[in-house]
Parts: sequence; structure tokens; C-alpha cells
Amino acid sequence: NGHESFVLWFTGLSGSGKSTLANAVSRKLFEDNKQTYVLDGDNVRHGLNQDLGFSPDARQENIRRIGEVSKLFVDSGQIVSTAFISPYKEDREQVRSLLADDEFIEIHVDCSLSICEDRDPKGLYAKARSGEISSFTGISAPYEEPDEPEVVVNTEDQSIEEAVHHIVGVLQQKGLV
Ligand code: GGZ
Repeated sequence: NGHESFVLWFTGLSGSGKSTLANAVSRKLFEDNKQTYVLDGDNVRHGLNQDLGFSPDARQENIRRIGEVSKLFVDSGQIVSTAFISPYKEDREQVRSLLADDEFIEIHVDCSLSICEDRDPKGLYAKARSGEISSFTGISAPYEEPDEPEVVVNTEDQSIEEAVHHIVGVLQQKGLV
């Protein structure tokens, strides 16, 4: 009944809803007695990766370390949900290559830049527009959309509940849960 340990890799712009969704999916799976853990900026960029900034090389190293840590969690039997922009295709594919075929589920949290910018929960887009923050994803740094993610959710059209339901449905279809 399912493999029980794999990575749900949420990727998308700042403000797209990655962390909210990762936490909501994780909570839902936990309620179904799964072993789950969430990696996001709060517990990784402020700790393990506090030496890293937002240059392309630093982002690559950020994602590389998160990939390695995710693999350790998978080895320990967890369903790990990660919520990082992870803007580069190559870096995401590098993480995919660390894991077995059915252990890496890429979830594109799709949301237009204009809506993310309207949400601007931390005021970072405004600072990026004014130049106070440089190399900001979507404004002054790239975001490379996934070509063939296992799942796409769109947080402009779907509520969080709908997106969670869709993601869990795909996991059930794949026989993962
Ligand atoms: C993008 C930045 C930047 C720059 C600070 N570009 O909305 P947030 O605040 O909470 O999420 C963003 C977070 C991105 O960190 P990640 O580790 O997910 O990025 S990456 O995968 O690209 O390595 C944002 C904040 O950090 N932030 N400066 N210049 N986001």
C-alpha cells in the first residue's frame, strides 16, 4: 500500500503559495498516519544554508543541499515536502537524479507574476522594483518553469483546498499513498 517515502518538490515564484501548500499537503498526509516533514526557508535558509545568498551559484548550492537533505529524509522513511523557488531547471533535475523515479514528485505552483506581486505578503516585490533588493526572482532574476512536472496547480484559479485535493489525488493515482 504505497511506497510511503518520497519528495514532494514544490517550485514556483515567491508568493505563489508553495509553503502554504507544502504545509497543507503535509498535514493532510499526517492525518492519514503518514510520516511527514516540511523543509522551507524558515528551517533551512535560516539554519543549514544561512551562509548562502541569492546569486545563481548560491541558489544552486541551496538546492543541492536541500536535495541531499531530502534524500536523507526519504532514506529515513518520511514524505518530505520542500518549498523553495528552485528557479533553475538544471538544479531541480540534479535533485531528481539523486532519487528513484517514483521518489521525486515535482509540483509546479503556477501563479502569474502580476498576482504574486499583488499579494506581496512581505513587501519584497516592492523592494525588488525599487532596487532595494537585487536579483529578485521574476523581477531581476529568472524563473525557469518546469517542462514536465508530475503535478501542476494554479493558485490563481484554485483554492488551497482544491490544490491539496488535486495533489493528494495524483499521489493516490500513482499508488504512492
Ligand atoms: C528571491 C528572495 C530573494 C531574492 C530574499 N529572490 O517570499 P519569501 O521571501 O518567503 O520566499 C523567498 C525566499 C526564496 O528563497 P529560496 O531558498 O526559496 O530561493 S531559491 O530556491 O531560489 O534559492 C523570499 C526571500 O527568500 N528572498 N531575497 N533575491 N527570493
